[in-house]
Amino acid sequence: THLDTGKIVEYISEKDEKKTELFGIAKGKNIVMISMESTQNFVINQKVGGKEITPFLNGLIKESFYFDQVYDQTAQGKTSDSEFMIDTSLYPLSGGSVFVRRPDNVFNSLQQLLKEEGGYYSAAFHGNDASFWNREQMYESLGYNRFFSKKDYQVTDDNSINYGIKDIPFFEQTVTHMSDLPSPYFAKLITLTNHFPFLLDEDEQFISMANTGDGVVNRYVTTVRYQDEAIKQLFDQLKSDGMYENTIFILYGDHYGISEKYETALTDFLENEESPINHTLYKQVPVIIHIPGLAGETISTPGGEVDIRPTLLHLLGIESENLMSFGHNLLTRSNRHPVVFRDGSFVNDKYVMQNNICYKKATGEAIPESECEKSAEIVRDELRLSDEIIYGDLLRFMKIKQ
Ligand code: GP9
Ligand code: MN
Repeated sequence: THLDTGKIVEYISEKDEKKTELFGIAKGKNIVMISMESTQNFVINQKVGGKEITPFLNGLIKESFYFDQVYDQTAQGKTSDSEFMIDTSLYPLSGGSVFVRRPDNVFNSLQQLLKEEGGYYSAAFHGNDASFWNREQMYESLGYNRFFSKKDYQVTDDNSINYGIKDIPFFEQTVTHMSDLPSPYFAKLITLTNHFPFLLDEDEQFISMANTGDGVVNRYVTTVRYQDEAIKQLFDQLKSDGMYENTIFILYGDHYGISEKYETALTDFLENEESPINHTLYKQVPVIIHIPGLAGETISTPGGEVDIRPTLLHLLGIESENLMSFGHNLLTRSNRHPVVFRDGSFVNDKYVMQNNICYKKATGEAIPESECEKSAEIVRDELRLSDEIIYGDLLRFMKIKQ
C-alpha cells in the first residue's frame, strides 16, 4: 500500500490545541483511571423505582469535570478498542482488535509519554486472564510496567460471577496492590461485573430490576448499580488509605451495554420518543475527571474516546501537539469537528451521519447527504490515516518520545 506520511505529518501539525488555565493543574499527581464496563451515559441521574442507578457517580460528577457528550468509538475490539484509543489516541481497526492484530507495532503510548515526561510507573489491573484480548503482550508494547491480572487476585467461586471476580472484591484487592506501586503512578482499573448478560446474585442487587419487556435492559440497571457501589467503596478505601488527595481520577464507560436489538426496550425505559438517530445518541458514555479540591463543571462539547488522552495530558501539563494522534482536548475541542465512528458515520453539534444517511441532530430529520459531506470527508481522511499508521507501523519512523 501507499503510505502517505506527508499527509499525516501535515494533518497532525495543523491541529490547534490552545492552552487553558487548567494546563498542568494535575501535574505530577498519581493517575487512577477506571474503565467502567458497558456503562452508557443514560444511567447518570436516571432512576428505577424512585432510586438512582448511579448514586455515587451522580455525586461525583458535581465535583468533577463531567463530559456528557462523549461517544463510544469502539469497533469489534470492544474493551480493547477503548483501551487502545485512550493509550494511543489512534482509531481502532475496522475488523478485529489492534491488541490482537498489531501487538508488535511501535507506539507513542500514554504510558511511554508519562514515563518520559513525568517519571511515571504504569500498571493495569483486571480480573480476567492476562491473555484475554492479548493484553499481556500488548501492554508490554505500550510500555506498562506491570499487569495485575487474574493470577494476582484471590478468585473464588463465591467472589466471582460471569467473566470473573466481582468489582467489589476486585477493587479491595487492587488497592492492596496499588499501595505498593512507586509514585507517581498511572493505574488503570478495568471493571467486569457490568458485562453482558448482566448477571448478579440477588443479595447484591442494590436496586430493583427495570420493568421493560426485555430482560437485558431490566438486569443491566442492577449491575450498573452494583458497579456504582463498588466505585464508591473504592473511593472510601483510597481516602482512608491516604491515596485519594494527590490523585487525578478518570472514569469512563468503555462502550455500549445495550446492543442495537434491545434499544427499543431502552427507548421505552427512558420514555424517549422513537427516533432514527437514537442509536447514535445512545453511544454516549460518561467521562468523569475528578481532581480532589477542584469545583465541578459539566462540559457538553461533542467528543469521543480518542479525545480522552489529550484532555488528560493537558491537565497534567504535558504537551501533546506533535504526537501522531487524532484526539483533541475536550476542554477546547471544536463543536463542529466530527466525532468519528469506525464505520464512517459521525456526529457533531449539528449533524448525525448514520448508515450513510445525514440527519439534523436536533430533530432526527433526514436531510440531503451533501450537508454532511464536508465532515464525512474529514472522517474518511482520519480513518485512512490512522489505518496507514497502524498497518504501516509508521510510528517506527516517527517516534517522537523516548
Ligand atoms: C474482558 C473484558 C470484557 O477481559 O474486558 O471485554 P469486552 O467483551 O467488553 O470487550
Ligand atoms: Mn467492555
